[in-house]
Amino acid sequence: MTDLVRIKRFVARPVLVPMNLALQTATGAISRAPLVLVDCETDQGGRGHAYLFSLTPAALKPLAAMVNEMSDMLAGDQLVPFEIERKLTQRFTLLGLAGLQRLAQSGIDMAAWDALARLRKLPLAGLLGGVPKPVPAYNSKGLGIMPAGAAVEEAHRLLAEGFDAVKIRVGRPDADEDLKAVRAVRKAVGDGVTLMCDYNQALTVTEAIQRCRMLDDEGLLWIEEPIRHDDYAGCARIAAEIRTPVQIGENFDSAFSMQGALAAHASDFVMPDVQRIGGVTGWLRAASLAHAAGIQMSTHLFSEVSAHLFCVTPTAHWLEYVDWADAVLARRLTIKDGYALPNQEPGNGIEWDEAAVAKYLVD
Ligand code: SMN
Ligand code: MG
Repeated sequence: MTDLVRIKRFVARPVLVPMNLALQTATGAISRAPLVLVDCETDQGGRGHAYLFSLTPAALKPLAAMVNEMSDMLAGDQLVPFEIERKLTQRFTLLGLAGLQRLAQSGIDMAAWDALARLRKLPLAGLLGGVPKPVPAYNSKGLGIMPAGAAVEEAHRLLAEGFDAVKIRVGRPDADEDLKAVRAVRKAVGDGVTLMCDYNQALTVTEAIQRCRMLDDEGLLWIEEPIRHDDYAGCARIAAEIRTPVQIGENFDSAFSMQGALAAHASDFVMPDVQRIGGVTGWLRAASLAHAAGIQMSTHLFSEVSAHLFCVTPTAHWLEYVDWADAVLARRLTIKDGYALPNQEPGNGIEWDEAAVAKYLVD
């Protein structure tokens, strides 16, 4: 009976793991993944797992510390994600429910849902009232800012892993170089492959209108984050001026932010990030908003948990696949013919390879 399950504690462990492919975006390079592994321990022996991605190694230890502080607040409480959320929201309202606080709370939430799923012997999608099923995925691991020739090679390599969709990072200093890279990749992979591109907030509104127009005839499924993520009015201007759909959302720090973006008609699509939107609990709210607004919703990183969430997302669009946690996972998310296959076994599919965790642990 889950209503009798109590939280013993949450344990956070910072690791810095190697990535198979480094990623150069318009706003920085990532070559190792700083992850905080979160375990939920209960009085019934079951454990839940989740990981967070601190984006910079500088935030690794503070993020782990924040999770551990939250653990002290929750020890002895019932394992009920909505009540955990209520308590943490109340405790942190004065600090602000964003940034590291938000990431830590989302990690607690994901690990709590996973513990519940395992205790009830259901895959996470099943616990949420859905069924694990194949979800369309694009390979987002690489294709950073690089010369056109290298981008073509990397695109082939990423597609050969079982995908028919990839995302190209743009925002090179010279707009023509972006166009060259996008055209070279399109020509090399053919029209049957879905291509997205991502500016990682590199442009001003005026630049974005000019530069997105340059890419408007390249058959891109979306243009992601052309400008500062929270300038919803600016995003709306761009979306109105170009034909390619605008995509934003990885920086929404709650369903409320997403509500603001939807109200401003900031984008054609949305792609919340499960560690910022508020974990599984926050995702469910965002999915309802996207459904009500009639907007297709994609995921951001965290492919394992997100694949389950997609099974209960009415307007599910594209799952972003990255393998950045693979170095510490006992098994990887299965990809087949352009789809990610969420696990059928209890939980969210995350199990640690403890030997690898010991190797990459940051003290
Ligand atoms: C991205 C976000 C965070 C880290 C690396 C790359 C990128 C994406 O914006 O959407 O994949
Ligand atoms: Mg992005």
